[in-house]
Amino acid sequence: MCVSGVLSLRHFLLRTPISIWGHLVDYSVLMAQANELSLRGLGKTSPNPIVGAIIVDSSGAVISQDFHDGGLHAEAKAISKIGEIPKGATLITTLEPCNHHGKTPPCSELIINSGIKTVVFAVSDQNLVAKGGADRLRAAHIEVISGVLQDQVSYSNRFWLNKIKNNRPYFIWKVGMTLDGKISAKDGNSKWITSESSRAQVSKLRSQSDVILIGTGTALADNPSLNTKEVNAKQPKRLVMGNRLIPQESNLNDESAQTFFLQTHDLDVLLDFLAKLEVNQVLVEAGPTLGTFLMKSGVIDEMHIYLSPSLLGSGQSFINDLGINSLENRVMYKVQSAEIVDTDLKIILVKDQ
Ligand code: AOF
Ligand code: ZN
Repeated sequence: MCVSGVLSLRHFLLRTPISIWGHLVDYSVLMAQANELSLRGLGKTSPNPIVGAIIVDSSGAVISQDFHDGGLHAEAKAISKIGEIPKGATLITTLEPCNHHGKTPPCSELIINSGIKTVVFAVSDQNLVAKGGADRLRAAHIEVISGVLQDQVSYSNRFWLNKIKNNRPYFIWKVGMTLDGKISAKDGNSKWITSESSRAQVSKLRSQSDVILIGTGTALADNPSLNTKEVNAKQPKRLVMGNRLIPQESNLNDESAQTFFLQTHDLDVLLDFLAKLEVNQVLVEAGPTLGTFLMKSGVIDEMHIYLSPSLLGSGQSFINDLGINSLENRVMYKVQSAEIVDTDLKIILVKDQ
């Protein structure tokens, strides 16, 4: 079969509504809902993945749904919400149900005992200790459908998936800058280059982050709190890297969130420290010194650029010399999305592997 034939067959299998007891259920729509649900766990589940789970009855009506927030697994929460699972029910979950006794018993076992007839999932569990749930379900004569909206759900879970693959957290560098890449004017003023709506988005991103990383330069220049203003949100941990001392009275020493000071310029020391914190993702809000260092080290997996339609011509650039002399050696990113936010342009860039 030719490549396009394979693609169209895959498209057919993943997109075509499937008949259950004579009713049509489009699993991609339900999976998109489970994916949305899973995103509510962002920033709360490390070292675990984000997971959303929906249970539908034999007519396709949603009878339960929940997401993982660091406690019970999503499937277990969704199952425990309904007393008795009706005959012919289907579980739609973003991640393959686990197969291990960890903090909780295996979800595969729970699903088998619940009487659920069909399990639909998007992404296979890559975690060596937990994988194998699909095989166990099939062995128990449960119908298992995998790969539904796999790309979309993998993107949502890219922090956890990348951590398993690369053995380090996923780094997002967020920068607000002018059209000519400046983050502050010649007089040192950096407040406020981007719009209030852009800053509100960053506040939300902080609430979905595990750790905010800055250098001592930014800590001393801006005295930031790095808090999120989202209501009822968990404050991310704060990590300051570099050798300079930060005054005791600085906002980073307030009680609002845990702060760690890492007196090093060594990437391995940073990665070891992050491994101990067991985080999946790091939001870098650093200036050019630390940002350039991380970029040169090759760990910036994604950038969130808030571009203000303004020019300074002089002032501080967001990045320093990367030691690249030719176009073929430039660091490439791929545009994941571009969106107008109030008066700014927000561009999300992911590493072009
Ligand atoms: C979750 N939430 O909803 C699902 C997970 O440490 P444990 O016992 O909670 O197990 C974590 C592993 O379980 C995790 O890495 C993943 O492989 C699997 N599934 N984990 O935290 C969930 N379904
Ligand atoms: Zn589980």
